Amino acid sequence: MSNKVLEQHIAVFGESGSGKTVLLSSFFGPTEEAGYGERNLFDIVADDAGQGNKLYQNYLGMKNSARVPEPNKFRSISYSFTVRRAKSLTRDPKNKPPFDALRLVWHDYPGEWFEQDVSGEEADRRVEGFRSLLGSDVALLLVDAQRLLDNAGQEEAYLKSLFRNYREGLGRLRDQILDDGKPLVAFPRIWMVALSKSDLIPEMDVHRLKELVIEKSGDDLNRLRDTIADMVQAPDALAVGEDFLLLSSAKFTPEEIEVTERVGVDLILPIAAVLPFERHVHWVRAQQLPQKVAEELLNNADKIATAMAFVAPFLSKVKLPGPMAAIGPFLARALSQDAIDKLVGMGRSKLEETKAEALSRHDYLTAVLTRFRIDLEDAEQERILLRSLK
Ligand SMILES: Nc1nc2c(ncn2[C@@H]2O[C@H](COP(=O)(O)OP(=O)(O)OP(=O)(O)O)[C@@H](O)[C@H]2O)c(=O)[nH]1
Ligand SMILES: [Mg+2]
Repeated sequence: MSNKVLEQHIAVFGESGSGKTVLLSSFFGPTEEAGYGERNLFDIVADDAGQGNKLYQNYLGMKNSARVPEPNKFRSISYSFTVRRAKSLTRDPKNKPPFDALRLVWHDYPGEWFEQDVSGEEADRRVEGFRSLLGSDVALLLVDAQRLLDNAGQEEAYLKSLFRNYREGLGRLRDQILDDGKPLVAFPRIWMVALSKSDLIPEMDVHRLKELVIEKSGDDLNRLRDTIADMVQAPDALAVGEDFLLLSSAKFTPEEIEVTERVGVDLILPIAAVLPFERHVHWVRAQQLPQKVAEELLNNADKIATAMAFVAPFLSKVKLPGPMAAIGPFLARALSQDAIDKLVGMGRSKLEETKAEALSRHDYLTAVLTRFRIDLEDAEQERILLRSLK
């Protein structure tokens, strides 16, 4: 395979104070600690060392001194992380893994962008920042549990204005993002609703979150969906407000910040890296999509399918390379339709089997990708994640 890095982008939207910086710090901080690579099979390196230090410093401040990071207003920043085989693991030189690394690019979108009108240079930066989002497969829309508590009994007041802000902000940028008003092919198509600071509402599981959001602000969510649908080609290949997630970056008490008590933070990588895989393949199968859209959707799915098929033991009876897949000319050139179905539909035991096989071949990144799929299944069982059925 020519391209040895699987690159995935994720965009995180949240109003001021909704927990974006703490989330990033809580995601990255633990990866710097001793033993992380051995436990997880991979190391995570911040591609910009200065950014990495800042995030780690934030994390240490929380962990050791109960100090929260400073608010950073009006800034959109991208953070790039490289995930690769843990240094302590040796590679089998006879075995060429399908990937060398996974790159996660995290786009951090401050809510003020959506709340206020700006002009001049700031407006240009806003458009620039927004353009960088277009390569993301998944966007997280943060709902702040603190704000829900502040509005207990009238949550709709908060939720409606939140989704309206997201919608109006996107709408305002529309003309500047689209070329001649033409809908885009590359645009995030999975817009997940994520409850930040979920530790503040311990009785909330992801099904109750969905109920609350739909009951109190379903119309506003639909309008947001319409706004997004208006910006993309093939708007049926879109899931806005259909996936839900609980997040908590740490447990906060007045005396201390317990950074080991986290919810959902370890799902960010699986959500960015493998959740779009199943969804995109499914959309391409279920819908008549323009070729350009199908190609875009299957871009990374192809790499993941190939990596998994490379090791999946239960695929051995499938002829590889099989008949050219009817799924689209681009997905898995070497895989039969049957093999793709098996890969996408892998249940837990098949995933475990594949992971074990990948490990025995020292194919660590494939093992990690497979484990990510297991993590998503587990999170659904634990009611931390709810995936759209579409
Ligand atoms: N209970 C709880 N509180 C949190 C959590 N994450 C953040 N907070 C609190 O929320 C405050 C704001 O979090 P930040 O991450 O700085 O918010 P932000 O979205 O980056 O805000 P801006 O930089 O202003 O856009 C923190 O100082 C914490 O007090 C969490 O997971 N649980
Ligand atoms: Mg911040």
